[in-house]
Amino acid sequence: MQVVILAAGQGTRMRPLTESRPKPMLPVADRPLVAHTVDAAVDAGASELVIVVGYEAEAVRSYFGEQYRGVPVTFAVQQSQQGTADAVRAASEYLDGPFAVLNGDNLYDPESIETLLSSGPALATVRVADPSNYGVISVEDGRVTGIVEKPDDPPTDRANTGAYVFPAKAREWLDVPESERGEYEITDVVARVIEAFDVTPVELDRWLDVGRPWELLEANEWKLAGLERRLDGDVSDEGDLRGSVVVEDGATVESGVVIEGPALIRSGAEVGPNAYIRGATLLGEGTHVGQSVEIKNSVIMAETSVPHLSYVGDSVLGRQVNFGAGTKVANLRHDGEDVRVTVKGERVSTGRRKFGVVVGDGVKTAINTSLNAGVVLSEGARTTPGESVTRDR
Ligand code: TTP
Repeated sequence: MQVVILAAGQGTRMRPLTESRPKPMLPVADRPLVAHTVDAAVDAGASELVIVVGYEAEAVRSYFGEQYRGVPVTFAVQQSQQGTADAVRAASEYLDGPFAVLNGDNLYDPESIETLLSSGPALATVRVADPSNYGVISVEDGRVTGIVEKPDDPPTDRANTGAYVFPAKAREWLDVPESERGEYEITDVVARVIEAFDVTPVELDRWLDVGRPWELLEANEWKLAGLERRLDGDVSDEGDLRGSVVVEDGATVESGVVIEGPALIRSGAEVGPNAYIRGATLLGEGTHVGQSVEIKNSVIMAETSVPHLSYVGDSVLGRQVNFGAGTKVANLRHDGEDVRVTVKGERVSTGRRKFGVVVGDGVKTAINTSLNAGVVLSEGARTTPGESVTRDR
């Protein structure tokens, strides 16, 4: 079956991390976010991948190329990001039968994708505690009977996960009217399909929509937890690596380093001497974590340095960031409230008691900078020595 992967979005809620890369290419464990979904589709027997690209398309194109794991890849270009139905419309000229659609910024459990792809017209759902923020699915006698967007009074606890198998006929129904929020939505296509076809609900065991920076941490927590211990790099005998730690070939771990898994140290990374890495932490390619630095439950992207005397907790650091000696991140509020972050101009609760900072590419902090919990630093931002940063910049 042809599988359409939606990867054209601008990822505005993920800024500044998506300032110069598409959200689907953000790192989740050992590969980009979208590759987890594509791999699940390939494992489930996809005959062709039709990847819809738009925003920062080149990064997606060059990662997958014309063939990916032996499966042909076609790129459909969505000129402007006008919604998910519009994205599938961009792909429709390449489709010639029933087809699946998956969101390129969602993590699905791979076994359920296999079930989905072999279920005829189907829609993947997941049970959630508060369905009012989702498309909510009604089911009767083993078939989908309704879909309603973000209802005040949800009829069920089944959320739509953006994973579908459509009959070929659905290609004729992609010209939906504009929605209230000014987009062309795939859920309006689904509403038509369930009137005309028996659509099977496939319940996912696990699912994550990666829209905001702390969800990138959750995605890494999920995928790093599945790592099997492997020490291929240059690891000092005087290091202490506990649990599921992966040190890739070409990475160096010097003496006095303690790493508590799950943790992934990618090729070209240099750790230590005397560093402490714990929680689900990803150190990207070519990163440097040095003397007396503690990193906990964080994503540190490629070529970033935290060279001396720093603490980084529950944070996401972009590429080519440099933390001056003594830079410290606060990741807990003393009033016990969940940490809040500004997303598209609005203060939003992360739902986490512990959350640190979000740091855009190329940021440099001066010595002894202290960064308050929930602070977002945009690409290229600078701090001054001894500065206490309590507001985004
Ligand atoms: P969204 O998460 O709704 O949009 P986004 O990724 O642009 O993020 P944000 O809201 O933060 O700006 O998108 C859901 C999926 O659909 C995601 O995989 C991106 C994809 N998409 C497109 O391919 N084209 C589009 O026009 C839109 C809106 C989304």
